[in-house]
Amino acid sequence: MTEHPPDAEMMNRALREAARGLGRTSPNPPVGCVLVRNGEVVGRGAHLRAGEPHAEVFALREAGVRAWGATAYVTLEPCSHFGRTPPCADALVAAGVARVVIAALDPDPRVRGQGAQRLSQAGIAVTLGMGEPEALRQQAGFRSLVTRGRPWVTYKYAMTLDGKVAALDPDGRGEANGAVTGAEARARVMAWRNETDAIAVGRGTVQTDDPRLTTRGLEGGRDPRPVVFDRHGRTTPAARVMRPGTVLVTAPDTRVPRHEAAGVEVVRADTLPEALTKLGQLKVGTLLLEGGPTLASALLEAGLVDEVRALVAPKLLGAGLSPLTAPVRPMPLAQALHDVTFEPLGPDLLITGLLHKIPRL
Ligand code: AOF
Ligand code: ZN
Repeated sequence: MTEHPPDAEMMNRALREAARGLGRTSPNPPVGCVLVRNGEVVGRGAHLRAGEPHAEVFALREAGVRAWGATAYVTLEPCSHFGRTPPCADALVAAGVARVVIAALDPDPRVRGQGAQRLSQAGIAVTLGMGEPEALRQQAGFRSLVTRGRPWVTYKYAMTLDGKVAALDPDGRGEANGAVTGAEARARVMAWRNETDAIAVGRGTVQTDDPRLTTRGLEGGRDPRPVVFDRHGRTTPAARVMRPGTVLVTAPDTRVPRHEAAGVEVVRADTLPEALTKLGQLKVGTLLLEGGPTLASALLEAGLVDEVRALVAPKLLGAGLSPLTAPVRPMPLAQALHDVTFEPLGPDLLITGLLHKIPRL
């Protein structure tokens, strides 16, 4: 008898399938499915866009009659509801799948365990939780939208070893701020942009850097939707980021006709929680916060930053801007990250961690 690849390996394949949808499926989750019979992959599928078929459907189509008696590896609980497509749980039952391995339950109130239940009731063996940590990370945006109505917010910054994200500009020529980190870190940031629904910056960053916030140097890459937080609409409509589709977040009474004429969508909100809820309504599931320190500090203090990705360059700068501006607090009140990772990226070091748990149900 031949040895079959273990469940973990097959779930990894399903997770790799799911990754193809990252940044493209909102408000739906990226989901991957692999069908395996006698140790052989007979079908693969991914959910690639809201409104299109679910991952299981593509995998079942590819497998055809070979789905009979197969094991399905799915990164999210197969759905049990009639949405834009019929229930995947029913499709798996009808195809004669013998066993289903699920990474994580679906928090959507229309599903929430009922998909797994349907499979069990049909006599299918169900295994739950294989590869769950990775699946939750892939689905953080969807899970945040479904359970909290706002995006999963990741603060990304690059700083020197002495904790500075930018130099001060002694003579005001605006040439003081070259890149902090190297090519590998830059490539990673582009990969993140490709996988994120939207990318946020404050007014200060637009003014000093005039960033494009596009995904560059990545084959098949797509641009995240830019979101500019600018309460009083003081950024110039001529800024490179002010293009059709960009979101401008302002106070309720701010008038920005020239931005609107440039095709910018204006979101008006009194508070940051309200602003994020409105971004959620625009299907922003994942929001990558790329500066600056004022906006990041305000979101952090409001409890709205969920994850941190810090790129640390082994250089010393001296006077400069810190990734956060406020408030002053004693060390025992420092906010500790959990699920921390360290990864060398060329000459730099990537440190990531979570401030909040990714919502499970
Ligand atoms: C699955 N497999 O690949 C995905 C699922 O609007 P619909 O019909 O596409 O339904 C969206 C909901 O379906 C979404 O909120 C989530 O509960 C589930 N997503 N389920 O079985 C998939 N993408
Ligand atoms: Zn489905």
